[in-house]
Amino acid sequence: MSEQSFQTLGEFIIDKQEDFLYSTGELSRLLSAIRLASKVVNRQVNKAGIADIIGKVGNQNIQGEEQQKLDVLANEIFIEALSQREVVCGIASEENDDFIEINTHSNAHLSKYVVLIDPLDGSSNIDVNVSVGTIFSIYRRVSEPGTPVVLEDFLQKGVNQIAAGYVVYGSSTMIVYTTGNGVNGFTLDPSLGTYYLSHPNMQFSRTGNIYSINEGNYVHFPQGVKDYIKFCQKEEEDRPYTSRYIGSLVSDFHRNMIKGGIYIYPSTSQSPTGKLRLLYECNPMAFLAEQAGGKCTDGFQRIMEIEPTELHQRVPFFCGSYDMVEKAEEFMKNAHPQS
Ligand code: P6P
Repeated sequence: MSEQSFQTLGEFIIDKQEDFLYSTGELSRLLSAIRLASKVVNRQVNKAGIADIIGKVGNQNIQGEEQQKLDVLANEIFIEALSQREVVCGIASEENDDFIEINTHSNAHLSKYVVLIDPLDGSSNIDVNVSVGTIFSIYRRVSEPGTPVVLEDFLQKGVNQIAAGYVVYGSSTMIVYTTGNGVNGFTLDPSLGTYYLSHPNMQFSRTGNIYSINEGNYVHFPQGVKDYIKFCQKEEEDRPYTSRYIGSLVSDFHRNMIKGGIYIYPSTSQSPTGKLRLLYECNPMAFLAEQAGGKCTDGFQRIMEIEPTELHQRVPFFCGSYDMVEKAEEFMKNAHPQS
């Protein structure tokens, strides 16, 4: 079947607009802004190596342009795309200490959405040509439209998300997102600059045999995580586990959703609340996981029920195939009954 017979992301967004009663098209325009930004970032990510090969003077590239870290550049690209379309009233990003109020002199302040984003997660992998990703989370503002956006608009529980998704810049570039009606994946045809529906209704298998965790931190893990890892490694014929850890959350999550598996970034003695950020990493991935039939907790409670207290707060993260997360939780509850 030719690509042209597959539905494009643009067509899909419009088709699904009917899923929202009284939809104004604003969310569609927001998702289209993310689609455009992802194509620009994809181009930058793919030529990063070339920039190194053709050399740069000091911290400038051969064109004399200021050589920017790709995650800073990706951040600017997404903020620009979202701001220009006046579809969001505020943005929070891993790259910015505080949230960004979109120009209140335009109509942006009338928009009802805020976006939280990790513009280029795993960016340290760029230098070694390993895939990286963008993660986004969309909420309705809770403050009055027309007034300046406030911190409370961003400090919302994950259950309030309107949409969430990621872009994975890998062997192919894909957008995977949900608006609460399942998870769908779109693959970019770079020759046309068009995303096509390649993975409709993505689902985690109930269980799997892949566990993703940085075992280099083993000695610092909670006892329950150590016990779960030993359970996975125990020699029994019905448990053929394999360890896969890319060091890029989006890539590990994406593989586990397709093949079945669990990703764990737990608390450690050095990082008592873990490493991953609740608002723009854990909540969006949790929304996707649950929409795909998986499970996502901090080892004890549902990630999307955690009441946020600050913009960049971290939480422990157990996410993937439902039965695998349940099993890991069992070890956590047995080892830490007081939690
Ligand atoms: P570590 C990347 O920095 C990231 O946020 C995730 O994408 C990735 O899974 C994790 O951190 C890797 O962290 O400590 O194992 O290198």
